Amino acid sequence: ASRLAGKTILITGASSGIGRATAFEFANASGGDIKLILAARREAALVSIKEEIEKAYPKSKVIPVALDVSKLPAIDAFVENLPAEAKDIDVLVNNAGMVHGVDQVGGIAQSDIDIMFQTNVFGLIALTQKLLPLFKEKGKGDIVNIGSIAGREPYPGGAIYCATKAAVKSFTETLRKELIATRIRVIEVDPGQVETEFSVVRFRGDKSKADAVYNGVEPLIAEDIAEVIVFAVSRRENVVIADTLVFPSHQASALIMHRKL
Ligand code: NDP
Ligand code: 8X3
Repeated sequence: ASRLAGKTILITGASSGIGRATAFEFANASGGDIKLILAARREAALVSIKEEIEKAYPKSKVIPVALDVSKLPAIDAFVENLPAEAKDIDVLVNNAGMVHGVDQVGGIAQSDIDIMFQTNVFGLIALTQKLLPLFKEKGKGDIVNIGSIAGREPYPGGAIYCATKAAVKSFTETLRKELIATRIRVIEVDPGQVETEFSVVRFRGDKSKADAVYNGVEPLIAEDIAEVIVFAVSRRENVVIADTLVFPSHQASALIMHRKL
């Protein structure tokens, strides 16, 4: 049987991109013997993912829940109001995240700073703190945090986004050290360039600017990162894939890309 069999997995930011692909990959890798709690702001998108997964994997159970991780009281309410069948979470995938703009320091709107930190950092920390007592009680569980190449290598125009992902890295490493005496695994997956809605959000809905990011290159697809996440979670209990950096072949750093134009 799959090591994933019977697990309950919570994925934030599951309505799109990497989170959505990760939901499908968990369903696939477990042969459908899985419970998925899918959280994001766009509940309708989660409901259609539920329908698709449950149709393809009749044994699976998908629970879509509206959640805005940038609103801290919403996180408490979300965890407290989970249906009884979804309370026993085994794996938390902290994937919800976003970037706004490419403005440089001095010209960054405070509202952009707030939303990036609230979503990428404060939300991730709050949800982790909220679920950690459960994991400690069980003595095990997996926490998968989605960082970024941007957290390792800051670049001009990315001061805030890069700072949020550096914060994720630092938080993640601390947590792994603090949990050394437990079987709780703390896993970080840092993608390079992945084509999702990420760039559309960065350019505030301007699809042509978002598409230009991928001119002459072949970015990763969301499924590539989903496979890495599910691989890490499905190792033997004693194996911690602590940290991974995943690039498409044309990319070797945040800014070094080979473009065929
Ligand atoms: P998408 O924009 O496609 O997906 C982002 C997801 O996060 C959506 O499901 C969105 O759902 C959710 N989200 C955003 N804000 C919130 C919020 N306040 N509360 C709850 N959910 C939220 O982008 P990706 O799939 O690419 O992004 C996933 C993660 O990967 C992010 O953490 C991102 O920083 C990281 N990453 C992405 C890279 C890339 O090149 N694409 C590279 C490196 C890291 P909704 O809008 O419905 O709330
Ligand atoms: C997303 C990758 O380089 O656009 O985290 O910031 S990058």
